[in-house]
Amino acid sequence: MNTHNRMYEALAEGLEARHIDVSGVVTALKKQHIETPSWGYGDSGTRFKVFAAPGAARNLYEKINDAAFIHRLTGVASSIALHIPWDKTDDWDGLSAYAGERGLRIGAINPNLFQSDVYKFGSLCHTDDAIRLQAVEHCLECVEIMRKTGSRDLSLWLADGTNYAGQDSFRGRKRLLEESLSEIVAAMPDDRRLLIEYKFFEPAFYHTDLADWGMAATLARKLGPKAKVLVDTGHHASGTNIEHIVAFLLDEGLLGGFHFNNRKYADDDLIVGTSNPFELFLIYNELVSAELEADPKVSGCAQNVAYMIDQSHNVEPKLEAMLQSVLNCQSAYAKALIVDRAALSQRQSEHDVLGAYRVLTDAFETDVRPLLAQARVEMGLPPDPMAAYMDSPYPAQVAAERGVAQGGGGGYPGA
Ligand code: RM4
Ligand code: MN
Ligand code: MN
Repeated sequence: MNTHNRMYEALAEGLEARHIDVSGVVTALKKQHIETPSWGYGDSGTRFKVFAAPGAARNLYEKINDAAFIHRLTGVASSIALHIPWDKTDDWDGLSAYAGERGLRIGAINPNLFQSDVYKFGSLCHTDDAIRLQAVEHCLECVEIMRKTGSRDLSLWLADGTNYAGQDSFRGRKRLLEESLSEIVAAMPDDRRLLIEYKFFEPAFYHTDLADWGMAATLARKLGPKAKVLVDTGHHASGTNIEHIVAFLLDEGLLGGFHFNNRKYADDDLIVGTSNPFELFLIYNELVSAELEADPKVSGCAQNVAYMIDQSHNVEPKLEAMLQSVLNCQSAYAKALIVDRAALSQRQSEHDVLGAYRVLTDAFETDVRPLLAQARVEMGLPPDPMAAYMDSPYPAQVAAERGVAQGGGGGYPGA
């Protein structure tokens, strides 16, 4: 028996004593899915400076190669989200085939409603009919791209908002938004989804038109079953209880997906689970618990959640950062899977406040690496993807091939 086997056997024995179905946990780990974003592989920066990274992907095909590399190491990152027009091509069939040959499929399509000059005062909420129409048409173009690439989700984040009190009418803009979104949803086939992503600040700082989960949920309800809410973990005020929002949306059958990242101060887009691993575990805990729920509205909703990363790695090596992100999601999910749920409800019904808390921390403090290694070995993958990354020639190869981009700017031209 090798070291990995010994560690796995020892952990399995301990977990079985805690009434955990260990082979069921390993099966669930093999089915986990995390989507990586095309924009996480290219150069990016803060509004102050873009530091060009050696080997950063320069085009869509290189982004797909990089996403395929992360998938080869982890086995759970089989799709890549695209951002339009950043990732636009005139050969969608060729692109889907290129991805398919590398074991990848095209995931969510993200429209871009924040980088055209005409959107200065809004896009889907703009009071000028022609500009609103341009924004709707861009989303319809994205729906068409979904058809061509076989993508299920249109993942829409709206940058619209105002900077000063009185600048525009909240209710007027809300009605325009409802109108625009209904047109988009009407154009989507029944098996496609609109994911509505909320954010309470930035680039507008007085109000944003989709500020929080309640607004997104209200609109999703009005728009019908194709529309769901997307929770970006970086889009909440400090101290917000995100796992509670997740549970609430799951219970309403309204949670559609995640944009995972780590925030400390603003929309930091740092590596998910780095400074807040307990929060990430608690989010996954709600998802696992909903998956087990008898009510099919709740379990069905949990089973269809799209797990996506939305991050920009500005100073850390891009591939290593993306790999670390996937590993952190795997670890949080594994810990959520080993929560003793019977014990948890028992403690809750007894109002055993700290006993219930300790059921969670028993799982959270468990070293789940042997479980993950077991799942990976059963999938024919390296048991330690980070060690495999360190041994792989790929990062050095792409750095040599692609070099370092020249002249990365920032948001202050000419500075
Ligand atoms: C936004 C939001 C969107 C992402 C853009 C780049 O803050 O998170 O999902 O597409 O950033
Ligand atoms: Mn996002
Ligand atoms: Mn964001």
